[in-house]
Amino acid sequence: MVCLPTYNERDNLEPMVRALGEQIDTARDRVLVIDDNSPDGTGAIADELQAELPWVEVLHREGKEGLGKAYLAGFHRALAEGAELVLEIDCDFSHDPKEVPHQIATCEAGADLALGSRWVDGGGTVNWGRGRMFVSRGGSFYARTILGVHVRDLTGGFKCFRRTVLETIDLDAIAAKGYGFQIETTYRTLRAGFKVVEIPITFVDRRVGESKMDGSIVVEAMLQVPVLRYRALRGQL
Ligand SMILES: Nc1nc2c(ncn2[C@@H]2O[C@H](COP(=O)(O)OP(=O)(O)OP(=O)(O)O)[C@@H](O)[C@H]2O)c(=O)[nH]1
Ligand SMILES: [Mg+2]
Repeated sequence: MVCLPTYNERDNLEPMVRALGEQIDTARDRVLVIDDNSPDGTGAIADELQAELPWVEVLHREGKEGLGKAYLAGFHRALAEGAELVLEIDCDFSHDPKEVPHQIATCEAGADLALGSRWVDGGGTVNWGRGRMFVSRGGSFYARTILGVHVRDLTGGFKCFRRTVLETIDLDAIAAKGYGFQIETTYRTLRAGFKVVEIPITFVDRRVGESKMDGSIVVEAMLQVPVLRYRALRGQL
């Protein structure tokens, strides 16, 4: 199940869904659009795609609650429907849909979590200014150091989980909405002893639509990292 969260992605949704359709086995795999009642009408486009394409499903949520909550709702739906692998990917073409088969293959070859990574050999970013680069690299370095893990890209959101991972880590205990959600899911996966494999990806800045990123998401993630470490040390993670 490919989970595709959307908030005001009117211009990206249809090309993205069709691009995913080229990459997945549509007889077996599903794309789940998770829309938070986007004011720009993205939800209606999702419904049209669902009516046309048997491998598309839509989860409508009442309002914008952040990426983390949208993913949690998607994960629960995916598990309830029996998905063996659950992917997350952004709807703005920052993550290349052509990399989806590689993620699936990595899990099928034994990884419990395949992680698209900008900060391993062969990975990187395109069109990023210095500020954005600093926040992302600095954020991963900060989290990696405090948490004491080897994963290079802790904030990325292009991932493929094996279902046992999502059944094991306590999803409902995750409160973070932004990048913190990505850090926490990967950290919980590592703490539970699962095998995490980083795959190099090139992250391309969004071409159309508006970013939902803001300073509060960064601050939330920064504050949350020491809390995660503290809870792990106390045996609560
Ligand atoms: N359902 C839902 N989707 C969201 C929400 N916030 C962001 N998204 C989607 O999550 C994906 C990533 O969000 P982006 O705004 O691209 O965030 P980003 O990739 O960190 O930042 P930029 O690409 O630089 O704008 C996109 O597909 C968004 O439409 C939300 O609150 N609810
Ligand atoms: Mg983006």
